[in-house]
Amino acid sequence: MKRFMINSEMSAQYARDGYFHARKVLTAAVLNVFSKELRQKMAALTQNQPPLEERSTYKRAFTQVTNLWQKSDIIRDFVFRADLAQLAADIMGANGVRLYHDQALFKEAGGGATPWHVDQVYWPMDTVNTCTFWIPLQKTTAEMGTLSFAKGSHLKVEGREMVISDESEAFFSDWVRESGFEVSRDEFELGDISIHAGWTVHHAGPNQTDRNREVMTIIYMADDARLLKRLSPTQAVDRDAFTPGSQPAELISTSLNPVLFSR
Ligand SMILES: O=C(O)CCC(=O)C(=O)O
Repeated sequence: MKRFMINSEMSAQYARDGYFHARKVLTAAVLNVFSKELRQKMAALTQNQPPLEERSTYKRAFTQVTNLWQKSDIIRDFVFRADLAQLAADIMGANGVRLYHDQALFKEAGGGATPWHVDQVYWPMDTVNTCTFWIPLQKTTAEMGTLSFAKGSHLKVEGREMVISDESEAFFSDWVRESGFEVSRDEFELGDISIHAGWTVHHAGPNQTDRNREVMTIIYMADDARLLKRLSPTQAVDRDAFTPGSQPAELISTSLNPVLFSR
């Protein structure tokens, strides 16, 4: 299959909207091998979960496991794919990208909505050149809980201090409506990838079907990203987990953050 190429219209759309729906990037054959491995690892790593009704809003939204690339060669090969990393660099207009981290997000059958939020409130990098590849492992309809974005919200600063919570849901759902943002409502075919910037306001609906909504994500940052000079307590937790040992204002280059593509 030919590599998915980003043209100037696509990167301009990403810069304007804060997200881009890349269609038919990966083949079913690639995804089927990957999802079989991922499903097995997720089953082994997420045993004994409490029933949905006993969980917090956050934990009802999805079961989350991070840096799975460290647990399997098949997953590492997928997360480290140079073609995906180049796509990330191209759409952001960056010279190259490093891995920030990966995470699987499985929204269980009957699982709750993912509250409106921004991702970068958690992240300790000094750049806006960050993006998440949200890679569904099945055709994903609105009933399963697709991602929706407030188009252009990455250019505003309101609510940026709020972590994922009932509070972020209440604030952003009002703000998005009252500010008149257009909200994307895409469904995703197997092979499609949703790409969004770290400050884009987004949410996902509940999973109203009887099967899990399985998604893998890869989070990239520009290869010249530095650690912020001052970190919030939330960002310090992320620093310790995903860029351990990084120093204020210095280039982030730990062994967990390899360069995955460079020009
Ligand atoms: O998959 C979801 O429900 C939420 C994903 C998300 O918020 C993200 O990847 O940034």
